[in-house]
Amino acid sequence: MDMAKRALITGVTGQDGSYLSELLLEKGYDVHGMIRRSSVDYRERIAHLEGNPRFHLHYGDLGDSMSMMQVIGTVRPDEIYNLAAQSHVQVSFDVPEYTADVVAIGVLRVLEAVRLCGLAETCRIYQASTSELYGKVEEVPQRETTPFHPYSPYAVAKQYGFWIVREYREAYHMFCCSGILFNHESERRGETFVTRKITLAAARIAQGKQDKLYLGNLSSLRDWGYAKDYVECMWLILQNEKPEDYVIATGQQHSVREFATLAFHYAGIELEWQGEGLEEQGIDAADGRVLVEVSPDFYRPTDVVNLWGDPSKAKKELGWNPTRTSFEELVKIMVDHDMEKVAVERAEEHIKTNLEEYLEKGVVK
Ligand code: NAP
Ligand code: F7E
Repeated sequence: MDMAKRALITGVTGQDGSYLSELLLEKGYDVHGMIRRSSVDYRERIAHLEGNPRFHLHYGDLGDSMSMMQVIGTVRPDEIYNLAAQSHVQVSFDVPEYTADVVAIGVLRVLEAVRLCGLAETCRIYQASTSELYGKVEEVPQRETTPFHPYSPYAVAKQYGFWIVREYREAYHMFCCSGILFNHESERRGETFVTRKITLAAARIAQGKQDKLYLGNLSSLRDWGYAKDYVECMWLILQNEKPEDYVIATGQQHSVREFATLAFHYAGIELEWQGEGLEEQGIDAADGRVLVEVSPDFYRPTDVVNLWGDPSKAKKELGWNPTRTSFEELVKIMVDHDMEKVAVERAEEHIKTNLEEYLEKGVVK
C-alpha cells in the first residue's frame, strides 16, 4: 500500500503554492492543490507539475463552505497548507468585504471542514499569517511577542485568521499553527507587488520597452526574503513536535528606494535620487533621463512602513537558516529572470513583425 503523506494546498496557483508543491513532491508527498475556475489560463506557475501522477487538482473556493467540505472530505489530507487569500494589501481597501470573507472567514471554513470531516486528530494545518499583523509597529524588530496593530482591511482579516487558528488549537487540541511570514519575493511574484513591479520595469526600461516607472512610498521599509526559502519553513512548522506560531523573516531591512536602486543596477542602469516626497525622482546617472517618479495613486490610506522581523525562534527551534539567499542575490535572481523574459518577448515581437512584412510582400505564403 502507498504510504505517502497527503498534503492539500489551497492557493496552489500562487507564488508560494507553486514552490511548496515542488518541495512536497520532492519529499515524496501526494500533493493535492485547490484551484478556482477561471476563463483565462492562470496556471502558469504550476503548469510544469501538471501530469505528475503525484500532483492532483480539485476545484474549490475559500468562500464556499460546501466546496471546502467536499475537497477536504475527498482528499482526507495529513497536512493542509492554507495559502489561499486575496493577498494584495492595497486591493483590500477597494474590496474590504470580499477580503474579509476569504481571508478571515475562509480560515474558519478550513478548520470547520477538517473538524466536520472527522480529521481533527490526524490532520495538521498551516495557516499563512503575515507580518502585516504588526502593521503600525509597536516594537522594532518584530518577534512572536510583539503586540499586533493591523493597519489595512487585509491585515485585520488576517488577524481573525491568526486568532481562530489559536482558538481551535486550544479548544479542540488541533495541530494548527500560523507562520507569521514577512514579505517574500521571487521571479514568480505577482506583477503588482512592489518588488516585481520594479524588476520588470527595470528590465523593460533597460531594453527600451518602457520609459518610466511610477511608484508610491519610496521610504517604506521591508524585510524581504526569498519565497523558495520560506516555503521550507511552512513544512518545518508542521513537522514540529508541538503546534506553535513562528516569525519567519531574514532579520534585515531595506527601503523600496534601495530595492529600486539595486534592481536598476543589475539591469545596467545607475540611478541617482533627487527631490523629496511626491517630487522625488530616480534619474539615470549616465544621461539625466527621469526613469522613476512618485505617483499618489500608489499611496495607501494607511501604510505599513517599518517591517523588520526577528527570526531567532525559527532559527533555534526549527533549525531554519533565514539568510540562505541574501537580499542582493534575491534582487539579482528577479532582475536576471525579468531581463530574459523581456528579451524573449522582444524576440517574439521581432519575429511576428518580420513575418507580417514577409506575408504582405508575398515572400512567405
Ligand atoms: P498569491 O500569489 O497572491 O496567491 C494567492 C492564491 O490564493 C492564488 O492561488 C489564488 O488563486 C488563491 N485564492 C485567492 N482567493 C481565493 C479563493 N477565494 N478561493 C481559493 N483560492 C483563492 O499569494 P502568495 O504571495 O503566494 O501568498 C500566499 C499566502 O501567504 C497568502 O495567504 C498571503 O496572504 C500570505 N502571505 C504572503 C506573503 C508574501 O510576502 N508573499 C507574506 C505573508 C503572508 P487564483 O490564482 O485563482 O487567483
Ligand atoms: O508593498 C510600498 C507599499 O504591495 C510593499 C503581500 O504579499 O507582503 C505583501 O504586502 C511596500 C508598501 O507588499 C508601490 O506602500 C511603494 O509599503 O509589495 P507590496 P505588502 O503591502 O507589504 C505582506 C507580508 C503580505 O502579507 C501581503 O500578502 O511598498 N510601495 N510603491 C508600493 N507597493 C506597491 N504594490 N506598488 C507600488 O507602486
